Amino acid sequence: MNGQNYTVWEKQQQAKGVDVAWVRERIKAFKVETPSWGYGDSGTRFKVFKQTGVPRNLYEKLDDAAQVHKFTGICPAVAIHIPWDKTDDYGKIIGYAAELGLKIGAVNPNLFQGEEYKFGSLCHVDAKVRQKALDHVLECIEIAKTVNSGIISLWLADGTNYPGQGDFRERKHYLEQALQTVYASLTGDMRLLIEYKVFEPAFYHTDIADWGMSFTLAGKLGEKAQVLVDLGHHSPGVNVEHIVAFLLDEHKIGGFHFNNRKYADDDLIVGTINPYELFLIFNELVAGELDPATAATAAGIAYMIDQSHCIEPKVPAMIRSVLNIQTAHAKALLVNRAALRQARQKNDVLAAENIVREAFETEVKPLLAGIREELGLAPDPMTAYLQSGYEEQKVGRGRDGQGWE
Ligand code: LRH
Ligand code: MN
Ligand code: MN
Repeated sequence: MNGQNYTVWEKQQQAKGVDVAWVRERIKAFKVETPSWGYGDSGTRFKVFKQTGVPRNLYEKLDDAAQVHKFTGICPAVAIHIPWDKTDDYGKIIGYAAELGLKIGAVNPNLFQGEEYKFGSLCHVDAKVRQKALDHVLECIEIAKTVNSGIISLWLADGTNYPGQGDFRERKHYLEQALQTVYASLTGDMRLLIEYKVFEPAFYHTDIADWGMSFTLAGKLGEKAQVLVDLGHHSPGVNVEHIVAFLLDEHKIGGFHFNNRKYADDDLIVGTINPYELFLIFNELVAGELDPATAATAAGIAYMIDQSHCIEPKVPAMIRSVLNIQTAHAKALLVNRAALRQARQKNDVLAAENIVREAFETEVKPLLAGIREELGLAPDPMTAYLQSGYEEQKVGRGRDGQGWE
């Protein structure tokens, strides 16, 4: 679409009642955080396919993340996972990140890889293991303070594989006790985001299995504790956009881990399997932003990617993810909210569905390309990145990657 065609598109949108200037402003304001672990080697239970040139340390992960930010313009923060990203000088890390135009985002404690966590961490039957897990989370809070991060994203692999193996309520009490200590250590406007997951690695029960459990735990702690929605962590068929709207209305949604699922926690590139679901989630978020009752909560949501790219090149995979998110967001901004409200009032089911779907079907590539050009970016970030030579240069690092091993 050339400039003239874009003008026609803009007129069409305006005729539909869309405030294009506002849409452009919202697109420019949107940011999404990328995960340090998305740049390193990862795999399945069966095999880690190692890639040449994967980052060997957090500095190199930041180098890769900076490329994603350079070409997309909307990824200035990088989440870290401890101990994967443990370093002896966090001051140096924030300095290095700043030189690249980045900052450190959410700090993720790792309570699933230590030998001692075989039977759980904060829910373990042994007080010594629980204490060790708690100390690790507290250490992560201190790291977050050092790197000026306001978010602790807490995911527990805790659960059991067989009926009878654990006492559900006792484990819940252990968890609640630990979380009280964690919560009391948060300072200023730090937040604790509690992630849930229906199953895996535990196959019979998971201690925080769904949003209701995260919500209950966060509710008991206070307003600095909120729920983190990872798109891959639900049972098939669950209406995630409804969960998002419900949590938003309760001021209890604090963040997202974007990825896509087909079967379970597949960690595929967000928007590749079910782009309509991603759009419908953004549709609820935009509605929440526009409602004064929920606007502040919506504004505080931390948008984060949580994916592992096992077979695909990692930086392009991350760029694709960011572009898919930006596209879904842009489309959600095009929903004619006034017309939708009217259709709902009249119980005009088909009109309401049509308004929402039409926004999803609208081509937003020229809109996004124009905005990028305005911001001094290449209109097509993926092509620009692939032509930049960074992928080839990266290979020069050799084969000594870090990751899930
Ligand atoms: C668990 C999870 C959690 C972890 C990450 C590596 O499945 O989504 O957020 O921290 O993957
Ligand atoms: Mn996650
Ligand atoms: Mn996951």
